[in-house]
Amino acid sequence: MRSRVRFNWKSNAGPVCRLLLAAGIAGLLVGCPGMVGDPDPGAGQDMPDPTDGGGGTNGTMVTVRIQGLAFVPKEVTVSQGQTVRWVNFDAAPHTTTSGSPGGANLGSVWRSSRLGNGATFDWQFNEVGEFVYFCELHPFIPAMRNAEVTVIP
Ligand SMILES: [Cu+2]
Repeated sequence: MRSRVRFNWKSNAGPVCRLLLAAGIAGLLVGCPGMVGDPDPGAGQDMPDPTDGGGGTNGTMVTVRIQGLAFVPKEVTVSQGQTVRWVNFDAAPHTTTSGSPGGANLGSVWRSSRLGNGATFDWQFNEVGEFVYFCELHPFIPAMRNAEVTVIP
């Protein structure tokens, strides 16, 4: 009895989920078991949860996604004392490095290590000002340089 019920449930749910995905409305999923919890492709590892999909403020933390060879959003404003968290959603590694490519200010405020997929880097901004930054691995890509964190009192 019990196994028969389970079999029916599986054989019904599987194709339905696949159809929904095929129709491109995965984002609207309500009842597909196992698919609701993790809508982010590439979020297989121990990812923090930028629930607002990028650039959101969550308490004292502001998240910047590194995705599609770009910082998203490219400019954020935080209050003094807040922390910015960069999360790499790309398969390619990236860095977040203060300053400009080849500039004397390169890495003078912060300089992450090479961030693989799913890796994060946090930096707390205790000084007011405007801080440009870039990715040391892709300085030739416009979306990966001249990004900016503005810190207001
Ligand atoms: Cu990069």
